Amino acid sequence: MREEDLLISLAQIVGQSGVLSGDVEKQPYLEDWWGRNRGSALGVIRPKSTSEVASVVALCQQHGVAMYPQGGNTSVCGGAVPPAESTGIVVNLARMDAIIDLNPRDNSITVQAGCILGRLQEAAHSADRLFPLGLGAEGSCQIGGNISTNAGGTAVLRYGNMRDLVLGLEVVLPDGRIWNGLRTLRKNNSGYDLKNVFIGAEGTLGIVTAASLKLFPRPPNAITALVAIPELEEALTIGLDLGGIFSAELTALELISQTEMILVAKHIPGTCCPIASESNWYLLVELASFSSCEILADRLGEYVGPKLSSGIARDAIFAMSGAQRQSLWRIRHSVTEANKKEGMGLSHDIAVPIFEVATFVRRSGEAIGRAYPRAQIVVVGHVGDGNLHYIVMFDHANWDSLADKEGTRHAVGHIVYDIAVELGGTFSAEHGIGALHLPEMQRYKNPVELDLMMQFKRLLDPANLMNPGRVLP
Ligand code: FAD
Ligand code: LAC
Ligand code: ZN
Repeated sequence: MREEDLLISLAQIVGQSGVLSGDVEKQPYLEDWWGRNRGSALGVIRPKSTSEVASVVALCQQHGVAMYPQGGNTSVCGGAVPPAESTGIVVNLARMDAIIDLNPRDNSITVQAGCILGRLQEAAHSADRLFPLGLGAEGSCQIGGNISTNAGGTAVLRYGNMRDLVLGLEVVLPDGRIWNGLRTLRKNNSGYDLKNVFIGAEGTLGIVTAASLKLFPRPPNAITALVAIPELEEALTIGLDLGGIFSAELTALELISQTEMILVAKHIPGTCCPIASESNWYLLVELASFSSCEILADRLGEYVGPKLSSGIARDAIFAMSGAQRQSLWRIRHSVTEANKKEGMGLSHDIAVPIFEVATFVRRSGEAIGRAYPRAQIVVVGHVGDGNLHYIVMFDHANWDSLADKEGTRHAVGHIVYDIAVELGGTFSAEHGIGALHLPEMQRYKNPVELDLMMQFKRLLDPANLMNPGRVLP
């Protein structure tokens, strides 16, 4: 089929307003959040319903056209934009953003895949419920993207990652059939649990069009604390203690290096580290509860007080009001923006067993220091899950002066990932594979696992038209 004819047929399905084919109108959908990956596509198709998605997919399948599902385009591993030179189509879900049903008595919500995460959180809040997934991109990422990347974020240690929050899915399969698995049951052992095949599949096995998700009773009170702790081992011990003392209340345990604090204050207007005393590490702690903030603060104070007087912790602030808490979270959620402004941050989304975090940081720091003495180490992450974003930062001048940028990226990755994997960890904890981590899939993934994944792919998408060139090497 000629390209013009394909665009006409697509417009017959989704309407002319659902087809973007001019260079200028396509551009925002072809470049990723970092500005590091740019692709091309015949068109960006914006369906309004599941049946439109199914017809688009069937048409593309019939004519051998590659499809690139796209949500909010906040992927940090080049997963959401097509490759350069592609003549496929982007299937963008933004116009499918309805909240289909919210049932507080069932603690469930059913939404179309294009619903923005922040909007879903607000809808749950208005019904006095909590949807716990939270991350820096929540104002623009979509539920379909969160499901397809099995997103993590800052509340995993209490509520699990996206996989743990999904009750049912609706998916358009690569052959154009619709699988309606939308249900809100908590128990259903009637055969294979198919939804889990699509969660974290990064759009390679089908297009998620709707989802039923868990809601939770919303703890009305929360406090957020920032604790400055010079030694990483001590910070980890404090984190572990807090997990025990506040087993029912701890909802976030985030680690921020001093280098990261400095970059946020430097690049994000209106932010500064609220603790004056210098410290190599900071723990951001959130406790949420049905008992009062004062009780939470007293209990936290009882634990932190002795740490301060012994000098293990250098300083601490407790934020009780909404505004104070927001300003602490603003620091945390601005890290990626700040790092982007600073230079070329080679970010490694590793996880290791929690007891190996300090060893990982020490060994990686030594190895990178030897190989790249001018690079700066910046660390931020969900330390309660053993997941760190370990960033090797080259400022602009330093990066521009490097002759072999791709080679440097890979060499740095090998150093960091080899150490994580040796310690029993992973090279991708929560961001996924996208196009960026295909070499790591080859290098680190167990061959049997890789083979099974390829078999799934061949079973569901034998013509390799659904997000080709992502996830599988
Ligand atoms: P996109 O980026 O559009 O797509 C991501 C992948 O999912 C692509 O492979 C795409 O093809 C596929 N996809 C999207 N929608 C569908 C669909 N409906 N059906 C099938 N496939 C689909 N991630 C975390 O896990 N934790 C964090 O804390 C976190 N913080 C972030 C902070 C910032 C500032 C930024 C920019 C990103 C962050 N991310 C984080 C990464 C990213 O936001 C998440 O991976 C998010 O889940 C992606 O959602 P999206 O809608 O933007 O998906
Ligand atoms: C974060 C993203 C980068 O945790 O995953 O800020
Ligand atoms: Zn993260």
